[in-house]
Amino acid sequence: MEIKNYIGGEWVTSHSHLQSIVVTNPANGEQLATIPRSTASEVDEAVAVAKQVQKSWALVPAPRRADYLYAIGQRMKEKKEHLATVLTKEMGKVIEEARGEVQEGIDMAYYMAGEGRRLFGETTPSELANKFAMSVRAPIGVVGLITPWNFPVAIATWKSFPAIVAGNTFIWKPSNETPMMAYEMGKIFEEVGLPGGVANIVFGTGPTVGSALIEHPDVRVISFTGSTTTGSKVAELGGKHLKKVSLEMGGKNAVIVMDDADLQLATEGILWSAFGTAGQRCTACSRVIVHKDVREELEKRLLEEMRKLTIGDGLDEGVKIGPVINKAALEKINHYVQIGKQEGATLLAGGRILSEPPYEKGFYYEPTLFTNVKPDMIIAQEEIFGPVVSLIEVASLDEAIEVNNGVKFGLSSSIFSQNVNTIFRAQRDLDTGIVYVNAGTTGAEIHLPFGGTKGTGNGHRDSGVAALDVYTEWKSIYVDYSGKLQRAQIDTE
Ligand code: UN1
Repeated sequence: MEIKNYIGGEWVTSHSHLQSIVVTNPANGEQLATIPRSTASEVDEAVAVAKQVQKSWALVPAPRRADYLYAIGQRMKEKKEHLATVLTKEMGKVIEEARGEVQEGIDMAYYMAGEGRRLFGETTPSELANKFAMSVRAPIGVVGLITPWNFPVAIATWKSFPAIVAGNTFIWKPSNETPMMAYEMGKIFEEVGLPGGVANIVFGTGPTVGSALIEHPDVRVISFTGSTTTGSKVAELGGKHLKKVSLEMGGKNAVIVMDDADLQLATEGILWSAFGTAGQRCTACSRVIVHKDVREELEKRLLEEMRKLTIGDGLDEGVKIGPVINKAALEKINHYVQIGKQEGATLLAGGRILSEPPYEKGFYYEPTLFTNVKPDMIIAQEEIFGPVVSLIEVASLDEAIEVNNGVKFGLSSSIFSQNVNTIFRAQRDLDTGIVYVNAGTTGAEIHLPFGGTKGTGNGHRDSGVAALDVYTEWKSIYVDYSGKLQRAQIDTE
């Protein structure tokens, strides 16, 4: 299957003569599709169309723009099983998670469609008599979306749907690992009759397509989710061109297990958040901060439950852990595990690339558990983005919070405790954008703001009503109905 760019409502063949990029199934190496290595001039074409169309799109009443989102959500619902299957094939996550991700996109469609009848602004009193003051959310123009492979549908919807309802048009550069999902979304935009040029998709590399988008003078906003390394390059380039840049990057998320926790519940929460999606969520749990009095018992329970996890092709029902995305990821994960051993952590389980049949054609890593990990070890500080979790022992809640906060990221955290005072103190002091109580670190819902503190982002949020701050510009409007010139900020005393 040869995937084309989607520009101005047409599927157009790229005029790049560069060799196309091949997309494979990480479960078995099967070749699935090719995408073009588009050039900067194709970004220019897409931006030109998007800019033109945005003028009329912004004049469509927001509730009517929202009607397209309802239709998109409906179509995604009808095609849910198909979309989930493509997602599993292309990205590797197990089918039940793929269905969940597609549902996340459907939920986002309906939620943002509701914003078509809100998009609330504010009316405020004026300093002067017979003068009316209000602020409204105005569309910004053309926005650039750069999305990752781990949630190719959900994250794309977090960005594109608020952009649409707010009256912007967009150019989307999806990850080269998961372009088929972008193609599927493009088909849906087409099927529901979204006016051509509102949604545009350009495939290609970050250095060419991504940079061209960021540098283009007519692209006013860049929304990026991905690695911290790439994100800081995006910020640098965006800063140079004075762009509004919204960044969502890494995590080093921890589950805290206190001595009064329900240990079985904590075990299940840790397993789900650490090994679900093969640990490839930016919200994944990669540290467990455990009270010394329950460490041994928790280790025992984790090991017992880990034995039950079946690893394999995510399309096979019953499989709980799919492959990781590619060979480079596999090697990176393995590299961190070697570092952990050298640092003196104790490997309790896993720690191996699976290469024997039936795993030899895919990229599979054994769920891995380290204990005796010290908070400053590399494996406890850097994002591994794979099924590797490190246990760190602490003696108190204060120490647990200090360890939790002692990393450069701040996306998600969780605490298992039955003590209401412990819980309320923890939710206040944990320095992350998301805090869970008696649940793992994953599973954020789309109607709440999603994002993190410190190195996870730059203060913006995806999802929830907060996403509208990325895709709208505040416009303050003063209407003077006094019939005379009233001068503000003149002090006559
Ligand atoms: C991500 O890993 O980048 O909260 C997104 C969660 C999912 C989204 C994860 N709803 O785990």
